[in-house]
Amino acid sequence: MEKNKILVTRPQLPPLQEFIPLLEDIWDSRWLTNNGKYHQEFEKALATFLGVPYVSLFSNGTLALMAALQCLKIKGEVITTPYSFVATTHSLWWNGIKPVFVDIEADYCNLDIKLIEAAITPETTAILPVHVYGNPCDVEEIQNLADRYGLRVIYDAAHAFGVKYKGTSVLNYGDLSILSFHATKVFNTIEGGAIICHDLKTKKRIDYLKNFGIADETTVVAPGINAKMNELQAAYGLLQLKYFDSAIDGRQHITEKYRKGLQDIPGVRYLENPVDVDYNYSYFPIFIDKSELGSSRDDVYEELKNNNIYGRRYFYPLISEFPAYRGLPSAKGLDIAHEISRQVICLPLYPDLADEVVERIVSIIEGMVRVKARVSHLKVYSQIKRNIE
Ligand code: T4K
Repeated sequence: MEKNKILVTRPQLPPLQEFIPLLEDIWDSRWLTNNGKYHQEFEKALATFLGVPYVSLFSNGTLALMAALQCLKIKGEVITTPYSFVATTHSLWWNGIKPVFVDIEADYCNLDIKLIEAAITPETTAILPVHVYGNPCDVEEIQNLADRYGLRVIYDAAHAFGVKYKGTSVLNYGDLSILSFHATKVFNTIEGGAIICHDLKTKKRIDYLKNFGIADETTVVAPGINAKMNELQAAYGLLQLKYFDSAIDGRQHITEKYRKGLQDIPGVRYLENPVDVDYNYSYFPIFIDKSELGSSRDDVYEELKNNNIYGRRYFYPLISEFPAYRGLPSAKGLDIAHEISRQVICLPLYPDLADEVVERIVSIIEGMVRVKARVSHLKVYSQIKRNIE
């Protein structure tokens, strides 16, 4: 990777000198995986840190999603969003469940609560919403609806590590929530994930499911899979917890700098922190309105790339546009999701991103306005010329 490239994210690592003694301990013990001591310690520490009752660690967020659906024996149809990373819908497909896409709202890009009810059929068993960019869904209304129709709710909270709503972890809503600790996330264990649940019985079932369904040497209680986190990653995760709060401070600083720089540029929208939420500043998406800015989202994306700045179009295309899903009846329409997906670029955001880079990015985007201004000046000039002639 070229040194001067600025990527959308840059993983945060714990200090190597703090990790080495833990590695030495693991080397000495020869206990590498299967619910070892660091795994147990990390699960407990995470539950306390996040303010949730039970955590089950996983080797990644996708397997956690798949196991969550297995745990609740979800079948039939599940209502979900097209505006997410493909893993959300893939987890349904791998469980033989039919995804039913519902459009999003434009303010925070989450499932539009007003549209969910109309998508419920006798086959619907659950809702799988995503807290996109870490902004909480309308958790109270979703629960009301789920209660009314007897549906389960599993949150894809891959972006929502550390997010609180009305003073409590957003992971406490729904039947289950899943987290991703992938290298690109606000909190990483290189690869990794977790399921958050509310009672010990469910945790036990999840823990069986992630270890082949093995209860003891001669007993297999369920057709489980292998989705365990190993000791090296659990030890690394324990260290990462110490640095999470300062990482969020760094992210908040960058976010505020972007907001200040972009606030007066016409045709550039960004998201403010939602009300009643302690936010984790996981992504910084901007939405380009070409008719205002004079340049399209892709013009901006390419111009940033010309300057060695690699934003990402999370989430474009929509999941519902991929071959596996585009034939579904619910893949039609989804107008807001299409519009947002055509407008979005996530700008680089990580705790140690230099102020000077943020300023450069803002001024590149500002420069795109001038393109529009130049075009309209040219139009006026040609008009005047025509009038004179
Ligand atoms: N649900 C949601 C809502 C999700 O967003 C995700 C994952 C999941 C479920 C599934 O969770 P996991 O099974 O992954 O735990 C990345 C991540 O791979 C993926 O975890 C994440 N969402 C998704 C939004 O982003 P890509 O295909 O964009 O990754 P990639 O390799 O292009 O990297 C993105 C940027 O990060 C690049 O600019 C390079 C940089 N990078 C990447 C890695 C891996 C680094 O600087 N260092 C690295 O080690 O999917």
